[in-house]
Amino acid sequence: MQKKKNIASISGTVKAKKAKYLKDTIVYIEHVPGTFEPQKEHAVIDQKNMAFIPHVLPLLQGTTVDFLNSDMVQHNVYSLDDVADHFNLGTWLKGETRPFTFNKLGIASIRCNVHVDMLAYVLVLQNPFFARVDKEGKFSIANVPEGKYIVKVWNERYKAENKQIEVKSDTTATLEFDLK
Ligand SMILES: [Cu+2]
Repeated sequence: MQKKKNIASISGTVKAKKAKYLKDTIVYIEHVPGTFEPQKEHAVIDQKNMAFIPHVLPLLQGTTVDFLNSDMVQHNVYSLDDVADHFNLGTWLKGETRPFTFNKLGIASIRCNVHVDMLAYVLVLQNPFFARVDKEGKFSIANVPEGKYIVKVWNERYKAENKQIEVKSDTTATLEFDLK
């Protein structure tokens, strides 16, 4: 007998007082049983026009990020957080990249010691079931295995209550979050 394809998903909306607060908001499942292979391709955080791009990068544990400098000036990359092993990758010129593999779960603040205003966040997650909200706060996470989960929201400034959810095969579970 052919195995039925699981098309369960989680979708919904994150709300905030002002739409601009929704920028770079990530919705993710805290824990899904099993282990998940990180992608072979490296993710990239660029340093361009004196900013880290993207400002917020969610990724699966074990993913390598190439830090690229695209500016005519020297940039540095360091973090004071355990999640990033307190790394300092050094300072380098345009066109060069230096890699770092994020093996610890959690959130790492990434900074440049040449330009104190530069800041990025890497969210190191246990599973690949996460999504970035769109301008209206809508999100969708596809192909979620059946199970009971805690779904969380991450935002740079605001917090939303965690939600418990039960995902069943071939259904879409709907969630709403309020950033406060
Ligand atoms: Cu810099």
